[in-house]
Amino acid sequence: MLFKQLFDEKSCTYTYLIADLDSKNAILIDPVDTNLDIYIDLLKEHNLTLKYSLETHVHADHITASGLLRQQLGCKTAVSSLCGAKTADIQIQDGDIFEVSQDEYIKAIATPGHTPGSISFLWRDRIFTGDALLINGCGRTDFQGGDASNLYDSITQRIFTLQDDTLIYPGHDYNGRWVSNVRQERSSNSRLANKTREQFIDIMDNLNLPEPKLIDLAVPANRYCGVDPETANQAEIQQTEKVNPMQKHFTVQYLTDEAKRYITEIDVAKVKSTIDLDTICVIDVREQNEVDEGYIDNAQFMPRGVLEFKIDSLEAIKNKSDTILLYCRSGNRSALAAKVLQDMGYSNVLSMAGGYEAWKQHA
Ligand SMILES: N[C@@H](CCC(=O)N[C@@H](CS)C(=O)NCC(=O)O)C(=O)O
Ligand SMILES: [Fe+2]
Repeated sequence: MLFKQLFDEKSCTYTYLIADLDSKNAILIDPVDTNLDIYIDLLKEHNLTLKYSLETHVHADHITASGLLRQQLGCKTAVSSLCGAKTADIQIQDGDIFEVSQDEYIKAIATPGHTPGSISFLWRDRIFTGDALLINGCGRTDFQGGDASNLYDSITQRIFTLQDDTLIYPGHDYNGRWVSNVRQERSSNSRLANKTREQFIDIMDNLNLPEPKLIDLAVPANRYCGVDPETANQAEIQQTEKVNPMQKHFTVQYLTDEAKRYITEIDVAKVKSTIDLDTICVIDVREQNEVDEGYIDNAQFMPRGVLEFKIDSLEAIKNKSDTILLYCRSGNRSALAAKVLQDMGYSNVLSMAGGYEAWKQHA
C-alpha cells in the first residue's frame, strides 16, 4: 500500500492519498483545488487510478479539487448526505464502506459538530478526522451549523472509543504537527482531556476566532464539488474539448447568477410599498458584525451558512408555504440562501435585491 500525507501551505490543510500498489486503485481525502497538478502527477508517477475523492465535510477555508478530479480522471466524488452537496456522486451515510481494493476498506464514521455533515474516515490503524478532532484542538463550532455538544459526543463516543494506538490524521494543523493518536488526544487535548461537556461547550463558545477568509466563496463552491454546476458532470465533454480545468473554476458571481435564475427577487421599493413586514418572516442572513451596523426591524438573524440547518427552529415559520423575505448586504448571499430554501421545499421565498445597502438608500 502507498500512504501519503500532503500539506497545503495556504490553508494548512492536509490531503491524504491511500493507494493499493497491486490493484493500482487510489483514494484521495480532502484534495485542495490549487494542488490539482500535484495529485495528478503523483497518481501518474505510480500509475494509479483514482477511484474516489472523499470529503470530510464542506470546507469553509479552501475549495475542494474533487470536481476537477472528477472532470480530469473520472473518479467519484463523495461527501456526507447532510452537507447539501447535490452534485457529489455519493452522498455518504454513517457506516458506508469505500473499497480501495479487495481487502482494503475505508469506513465512514459520522462525527458531526464542526458541521452537521462532518465525517471521519477509518482505514486500518488510522482515522482521518477532518476538522472534528485536530491535534490538541478541534474544529470550531461557530458557523456552518456547528454544534459544540454534538462535537463533544462525536469525539468522546466515536473517536476516543477507538483503540488507544489508533493514529489520528487531522484535516488541518496550524502549528506544524502531522499526526497524533487516540491515547495522546484523550489524555492531553487541552479542549477535551478531563473536560465535562459543559466545560467543553464553554471553551468552544469563547474561542473568538476570526472567520476563515474564504468562507463566502468556499462554502457555496464546495457544495458543487468546487466546480461550476453546469460542467460538474461532464467529464467526457471536458476531455474531448480539451478544456483547461483551471479555467472552469467556480466563481461566486456565476453561482449567484445561477441562483437568481431560479428564485424570486423583489426590489426594495416593492417591499416597502406592498409588503407588511410584520406579517411575514423576514430573515437577515448576514454575519453578526454586519448586523451590528443596522438591520430591518423585526428581522430574525440567521447567517447564510447556518440558515438551512436551523431554519426549522424559527417559530415564525409555521408552514413551508409561508412567505419568507431574505436579505443580506447586497443581495447575493440572500439569493443563494433563497435557492437553498427553495430546494428544501419552502415555496414562497423572496430575496431582496440590493440587500440592506439598497434598503438604507431608499427613502
Ligand atoms: N485562519 C483560517 C481559518 C482557520 C479556521 O477557522 N479553521 C477552522 C477549520 S475550517 C477551524 O475549525 N479551526 C479551529 C481552530 O483554529 O481552533 C482562514 O482564514 O482560512
Ligand atoms: Fe472546516
